Amino acid sequence: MKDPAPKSTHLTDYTSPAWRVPKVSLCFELEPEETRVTAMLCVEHVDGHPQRDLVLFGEELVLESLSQNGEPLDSQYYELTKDGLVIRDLDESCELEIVTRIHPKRNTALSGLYISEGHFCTQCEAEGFRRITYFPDRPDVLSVYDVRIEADEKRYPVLLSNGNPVAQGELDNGRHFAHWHDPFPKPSYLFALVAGDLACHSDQFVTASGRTVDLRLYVQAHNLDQCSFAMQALKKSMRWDEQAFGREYDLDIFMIVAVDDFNMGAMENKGLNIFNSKCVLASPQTATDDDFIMIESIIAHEYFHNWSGNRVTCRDWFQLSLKEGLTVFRDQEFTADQTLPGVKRIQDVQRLRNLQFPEDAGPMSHPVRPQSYLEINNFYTMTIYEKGAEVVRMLQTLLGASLFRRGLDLYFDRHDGQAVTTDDFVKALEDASGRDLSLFRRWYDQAGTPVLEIQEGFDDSASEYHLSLRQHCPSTPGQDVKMPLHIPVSVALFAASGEKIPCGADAAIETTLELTEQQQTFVFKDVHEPPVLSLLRGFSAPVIVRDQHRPETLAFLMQHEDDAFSRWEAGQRFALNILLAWVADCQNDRQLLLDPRFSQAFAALLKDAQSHPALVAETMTLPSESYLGDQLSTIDVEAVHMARCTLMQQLGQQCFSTMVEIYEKTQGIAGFDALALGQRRLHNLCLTYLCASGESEAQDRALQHYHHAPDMTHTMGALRALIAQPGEVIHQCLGDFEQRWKDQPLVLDKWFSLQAMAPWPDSLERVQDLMRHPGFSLRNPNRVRAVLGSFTMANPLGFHAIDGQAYAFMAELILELDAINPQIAARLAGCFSRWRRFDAVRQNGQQQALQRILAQPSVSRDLYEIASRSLG
Ligand code: 0A1
Ligand code: ZN
Repeated sequence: MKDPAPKSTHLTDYTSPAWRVPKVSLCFELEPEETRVTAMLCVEHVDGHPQRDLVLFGEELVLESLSQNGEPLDSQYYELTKDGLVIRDLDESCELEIVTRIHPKRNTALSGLYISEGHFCTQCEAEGFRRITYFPDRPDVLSVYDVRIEADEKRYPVLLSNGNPVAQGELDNGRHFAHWHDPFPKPSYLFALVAGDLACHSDQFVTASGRTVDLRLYVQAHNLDQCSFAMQALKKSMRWDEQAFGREYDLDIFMIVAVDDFNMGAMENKGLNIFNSKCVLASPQTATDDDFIMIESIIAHEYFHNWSGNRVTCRDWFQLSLKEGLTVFRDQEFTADQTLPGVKRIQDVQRLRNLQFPEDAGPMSHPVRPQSYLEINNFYTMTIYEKGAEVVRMLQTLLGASLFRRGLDLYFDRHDGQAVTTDDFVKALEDASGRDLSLFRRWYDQAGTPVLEIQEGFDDSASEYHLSLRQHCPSTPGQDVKMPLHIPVSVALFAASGEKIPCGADAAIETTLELTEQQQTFVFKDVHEPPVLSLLRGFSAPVIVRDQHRPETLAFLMQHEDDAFSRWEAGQRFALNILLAWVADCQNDRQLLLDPRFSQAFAALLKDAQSHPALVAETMTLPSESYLGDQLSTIDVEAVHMARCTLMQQLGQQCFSTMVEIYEKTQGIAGFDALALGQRRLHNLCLTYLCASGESEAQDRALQHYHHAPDMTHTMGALRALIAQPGEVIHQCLGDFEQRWKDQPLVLDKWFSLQAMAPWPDSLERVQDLMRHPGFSLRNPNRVRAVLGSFTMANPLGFHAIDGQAYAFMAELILELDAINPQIAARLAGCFSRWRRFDAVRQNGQQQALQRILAQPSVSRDLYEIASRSLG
């Protein structure tokens, strides 16, 4: 290890900062090879704080000079340590000048100041600012920033930082400068700087109170034609946050910059969001409908952080979900409002179940507020983001929309300009609503997905229906004992007629039960027939429901349920039962016979294709292979794949003519409203089923579909439908696609990813070929995700091939990547975290891969943490 004894950071060790830094002035003399950073820090010792030393973090910095109030500091007053600089005996309040040199061009970790396609940019969350200058780089130190940037004018005509522009001008030697001032105190992780030769797409927004804000989107000149969608999304987000949450923008200018090399999706730096170009650039020719929706939601997410994250920030990194869970919840609500709320909810639940549930059931499981970490960058997880959003959503369900909103208003009001905790958040909701949420707080501390078991009883003579709910949570690493949680369970009762039976206060037809103990029985009066239970409507809590799921009940709910999620859920559960039975049949060489009740329900579903295309498309989408695998005691990748493909094939065959009809009716749909989006999704999905049927006519259709595709949504629809079977047709299309798009990296990523995911026999060799493609580079995170992320996460048959070659290959590759970019290497290494779920041979192969990684003497802290925790 580079760091001999990596030490964990613990929440319980938190101490408040000993020094404040109310003001910072930075001057950057930008050069790719060597940039000089002059930092002037106004520091003030916190009265009465026992610690006198000023601790500044620093990484990969060369210290040039250090002075206090203009006087060079004698070396006896400071010490350079392995994590930074400790200064002793400073005046209670003084000005510190620190001059450092950094090397942006060599920064391949993409944290701190680095270069992407010739442009300077920064990424400071979580701890990147310490790679720029020595600083108390922790989120509870808030400062007002003044930034001066000097650079060569020709190469870097655009110079940006946070806040408002205050001055700019010429310097000698072809250089120029810009000066920015951000009046809002912020933590260092929200600092940003950009310098480059960038083109600008601009617009304006008038806020609710009538202030005009300049909006600017900076991209490389050849991408200017792919900006208008993101700009519209930004304006929508700004308006929506005013209307839905009463949050108005606060600076005179809001900027977004697109960069090609970026570790994550985007970053909410104050007034200067930096985006992975994948999450901004889009035109119908280059982006699919799903890309557009993703872009709109990320633009919204980063913008919403201006309040939930920036104006009110986190006290320490254990509170990360304070800003992320809340902001994901807000962006989910935004997208729901722009599209169909029911469909959006289904998609969010799918994401949670496919990605967060397995995380919570494995060695990486951690609470929404973790207790400790080695490397904070490893904690930007599905649990912090998605489960964190579910926790916020449950609070809304428990309080009701209007008290919840009042609570949020109080939270923003009370904590504006502060760095706070998730407890402060819950407290604001308690104070505004008068509700006691002490039990609910356990959701923040307890890891693992709770399981609900149900028991029903009907008392004919008393006309009572009894529902017993029992909760338990499996133990997770470091947490053997689990406490009961406060779980909102939304329910409705159906009569055999399909009508709903009143079940709540004032004869409401839906009610939210509050489960607070391990077991509770709820009694419903005036129920005159044994009802059909609709449980966890809208997925009111992130739990697993264990139920009998009888086929009759599922078919009934598929027909009568009026809650979009629950209706979809009934179909999924039905399909899941069949698939699980088929997995067992595959393992025992039995024939796979389809239950006619399912075919009937599926055929009935297709009748709604006209009226509810998006919902029907979601319901037609079978549970993913990974979700299916999660339901088994030992994951059997081959049987799972076989069962799922066979079900697609049989449904495609049985419903062939109906699907052709729907396919034809949904041809040539234009527009971007919810209906059009749903119709295009259905159109592509029908094509996939038709191809899965194995009929040769379908392949011809797909080829036509590819060649006449008016946009990328259709193009990808054809490729996805064809990819399941290798053959002449798909190769022809892939060749054509490559020729057409080889100069557009973001589009070529789709080509990389599709092939890396293809369940073909020679997957590993194909991945190795893709890596030799001139468009591939290990240095670019998007390329790595497109090829290696897709292969390891979405090609179970290839990655888990029984010969174990892919495991060994990935271990070496992850180590190679670790030397370039530890964050990306660590993420990729997550592919081995589920090794215990496989058979002995695969367990062994993955364990060896993890051991190989840990045996590397120079392994980074990021990768070490993931590999060692995975191994357990
Ligand atoms: N805060 C950003 C995500 C982000 C997190 C870490 C990064 O670098 C390690 C970069 C971006 C968001 O939630 O959008
Ligand atoms: Zn975020």
